[in-house]
Amino acid sequence: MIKLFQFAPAFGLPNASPFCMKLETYLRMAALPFEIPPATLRQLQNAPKGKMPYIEDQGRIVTDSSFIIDYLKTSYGDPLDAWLDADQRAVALAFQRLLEEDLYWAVVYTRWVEPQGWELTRSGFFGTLPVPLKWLLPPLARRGIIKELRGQGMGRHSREEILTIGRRDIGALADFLADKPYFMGAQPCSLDASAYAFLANLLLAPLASELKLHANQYPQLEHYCQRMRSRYYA
Ligand SMILES: N[C@@H](CCC(=O)N[C@@H](CS)C(=O)NCC(=O)O)C(=O)O
Repeated sequence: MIKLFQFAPAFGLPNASPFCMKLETYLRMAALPFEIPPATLRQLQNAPKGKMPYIEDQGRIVTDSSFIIDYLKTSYGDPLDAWLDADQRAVALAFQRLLEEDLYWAVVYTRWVEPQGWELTRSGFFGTLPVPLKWLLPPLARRGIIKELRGQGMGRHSREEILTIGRRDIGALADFLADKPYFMGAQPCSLDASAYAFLANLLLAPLASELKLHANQYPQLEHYCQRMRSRYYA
């Protein structure tokens, strides 16, 4: 059985880490049997790349949600993406990158840097830790994330510039989804694992960020999240 190591659920979502939720969604979409061991701090310390999620399958550890999905496709077949032609695959990859390499960092900024987001992140991610960890870890983790934001580049922009970037990404996602049931058309594909995880983390987390307010202007995004939730998390 595939073991999925990820953070504990938070914010009323299957996972407040969009990468963890992406992988869990993929496993559900591909109907692969998996189990989730109770989350511990040690799992993150043991993560080979220092990031969640990772899996253990047949004695092998595989890390990074996209490399894990490649591994699962090679080991168990590809029930979701075989119907895509080269053109569709290129578009799906571009949208995946928009979600994971760009919008992600704008959302991280709203969660970890903006005061209202940080209040929620601190209690949602660290609130159940024992004392003194729940006092010591949050400022350390926040400092680390602010450093990552600067290293990646997003953190060098002003707040308004970051929100402009995030709003553009959200607008492009909404325009491309339009009235289709899934991102690439009538049928779901692995891009939907990413899209649902990132959009649910934006729309359904209890943080009224400027980016969420912007996403709320596109009803198709919320309908899409409802469609994915009832199909894969009923
Ligand atoms: N490219 C990785 C990104 C994973 C990632 O960034 N995970 C974050 C949570 S969203 C993490 O584990 N952060 C913990 C840390 O940096 O200490 C993937 O696709 O799995």
